Amino acid sequence: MPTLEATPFPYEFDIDHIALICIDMQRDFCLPGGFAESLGNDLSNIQPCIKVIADLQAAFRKAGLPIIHTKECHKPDLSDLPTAKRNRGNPKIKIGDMGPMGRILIDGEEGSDFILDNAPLEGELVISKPGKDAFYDTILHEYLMKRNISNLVITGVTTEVCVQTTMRCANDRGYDCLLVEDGTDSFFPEFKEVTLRALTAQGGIVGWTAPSKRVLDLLAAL
Ligand code: TIU
Repeated sequence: MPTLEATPFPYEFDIDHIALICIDMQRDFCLPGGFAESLGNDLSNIQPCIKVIADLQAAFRKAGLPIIHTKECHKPDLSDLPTAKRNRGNPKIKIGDMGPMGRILIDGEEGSDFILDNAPLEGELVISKPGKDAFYDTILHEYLMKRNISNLVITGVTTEVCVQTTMRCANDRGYDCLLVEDGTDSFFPEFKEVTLRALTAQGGIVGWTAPSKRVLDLLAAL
């Protein structure tokens, strides 16, 4: 069984039961004029993980392993957008309002689509999710169970919001999760650091973390 050196201890998995999850690598989070910038965030903090995720995607594709992409977005009629979410943060423009890349965080609009560097290929599952948890109101759990996937290599933005929430919810559903340390970023570097520590403390209370190089080296050696 492949074993990867990780924090807080080695991560074991069966190659037939592992998938890469790329969380919310969307223009609305990564590019100027999108949702994240409207909340007042410094976009430069989340740029480093983009190349790392592209490398991991290439390696998973080469190994013939599944990749799942999530995007945080809402229906055009906003029926899946609770007021508690729309009114958060007192942004300049709210979810559903018109921005430079179309309506903010609305499915089908340019802004909610993936950045080119991390875009899905034909045949890879895309999950449109209304919440921070990729399992909430989606088919993700059903899809993974059908394919006997038990191990998730998690990447994406932002570390302490959708990434952490999804990892915790995956763990509650029985998945063994490895968060790629340089494959995730936050608008707040200090939140990223604390989140990685919190997820792996107490004997890996939520899961494991490891740098992308260890995952790439292991996949290259298969
Ligand atoms: N604002 C922020 O840090 N994140 C989000 O709103 N969504 C995700 O993390 N994808």
